Amino acid sequence: MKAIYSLGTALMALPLCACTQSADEKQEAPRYNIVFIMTDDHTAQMLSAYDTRYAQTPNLDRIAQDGVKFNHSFVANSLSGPSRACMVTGKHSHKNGYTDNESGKPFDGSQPTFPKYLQGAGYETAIFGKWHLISEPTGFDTWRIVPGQGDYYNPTIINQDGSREIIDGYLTNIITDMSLDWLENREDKTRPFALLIHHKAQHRNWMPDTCNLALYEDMTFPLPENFFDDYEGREAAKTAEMRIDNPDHMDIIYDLKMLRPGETSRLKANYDAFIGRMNAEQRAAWDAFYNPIIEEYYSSNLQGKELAEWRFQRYIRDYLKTLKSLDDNVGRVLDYLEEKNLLENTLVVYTSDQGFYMGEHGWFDKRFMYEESFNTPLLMHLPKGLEARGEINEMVQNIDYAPTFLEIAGVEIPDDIQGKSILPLLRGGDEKVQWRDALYYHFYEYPAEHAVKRHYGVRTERYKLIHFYNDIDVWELYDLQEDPSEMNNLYGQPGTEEITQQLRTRLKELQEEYDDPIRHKFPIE
Ligand code: SGN
Ligand code: CA
Repeated sequence: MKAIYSLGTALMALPLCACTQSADEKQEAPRYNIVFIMTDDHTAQMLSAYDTRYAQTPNLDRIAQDGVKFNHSFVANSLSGPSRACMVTGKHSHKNGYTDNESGKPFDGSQPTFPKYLQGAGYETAIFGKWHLISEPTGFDTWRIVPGQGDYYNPTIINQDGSREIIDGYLTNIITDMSLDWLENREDKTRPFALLIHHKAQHRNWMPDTCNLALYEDMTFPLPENFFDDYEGREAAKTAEMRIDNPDHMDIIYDLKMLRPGETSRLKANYDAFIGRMNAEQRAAWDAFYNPIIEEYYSSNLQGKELAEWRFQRYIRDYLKTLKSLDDNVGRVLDYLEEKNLLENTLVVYTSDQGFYMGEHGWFDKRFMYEESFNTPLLMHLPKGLEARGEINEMVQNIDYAPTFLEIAGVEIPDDIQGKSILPLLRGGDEKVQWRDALYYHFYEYPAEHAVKRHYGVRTERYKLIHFYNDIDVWELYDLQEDPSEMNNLYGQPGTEEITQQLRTRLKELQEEYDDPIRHKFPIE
């Protein structure tokens, strides 16, 4: 009989599920290792397994080569801390209590999380990199994290004993070094492990490593078709503050690095703090690269659309240069796992805390339930025994990772976990898996930076219904098949009554199922 583990290492002799395996087969069921790589603000448009217009990410693409690529992978709340809280708990924000980054209320680390359940099942657990939940990590045998958002250059690292140290170098390399070091030096290598490698990259302000500064300068990237969006019919989009062409939103110094003597801007102090961390050698390489661009920028006096396009190109290039380090470092992890023959019994998961706008609707940043930021990349290398390959089109969400990891570890999935284990989709075979038909989303951080109004909504395979609330009361309806860029808000248009009512009913059901208290404030008929 397959062992089931619950929190506190209690071993129960109950069957996990009514499956068709024999008792002997169950006993042999492997307890796969888990390597869970997560990045920050890395969007599918910038990952060549999904989209080849901008990026080449051969190492990230490798993950899906012996595994799967999810085409419809989403988050529950498109913001870092909340997304991480959903991911470790398997629950929506209103249940795990961490609804936004800015209110300053720490994540309640005493609640059950997948690392704790895995520990209880005998796994050795570790996290390195960005945690971003204010309270210290719980459920990990080993952790080393960056404070808050972390720094790209010569970063401060918080050690498990509370001490802080500055480590020389570039953060994406350092997080990988710490992770590989842990893998190499684990004392008891017979224990299964769960390793979380959580990068700061690709977070704003996209500071590349000095060795990658010169890349992509001879390339010009295509503007998304809706770059010059006028937001007609979409009130909340109109007031959002995340336009690439607006210097109050995307900062000429902090974001675009155009610092010359005497020049100032709203976020110059942040930039000063970041480049102030560099050593003389790093700073010299940085200045040698950016100075000629700075000079050209100020002397060319670009205006209007030309200036907007220039800002877009600089944004994309810096993002790609930063991504190069990430892809290389993911390659290092895969090489290590391969070299140590760990790939056969390790599930490697790659995702981001949310997607991001790369000029769609004229934007950077995330937060909205529109596709680019609601979506998040999800690639998996599958260990022996999980035979699915290629593309998976079922709609999955970041609350699904926790139950998936639990099922893999032979832990019974507690009833209060709201996500669904993805494992049935990974097993392969011809049998059609019964899956969900709709996803629920809720974003809370407003008023706040980027001014994206609070909203919740439902997405089905074809449609999306969103309600923006708080200081606004606006509904939006999109037909994703006819209008994948979500430019045409159909809400209230003749002929949409029936689909609107169906979606409202589904939204109401989801709010009841997930027990979101917002439904008492805005009851849906
Ligand atoms: C910072 C950034 C924002 C970003 C949030 C949340 N500003 O506040 O642009 O939206 O983080 O990002 S910055 O001036 O500090 O760069 S998240 O991914 O951590 O949720
Ligand atoms: Ca993020």
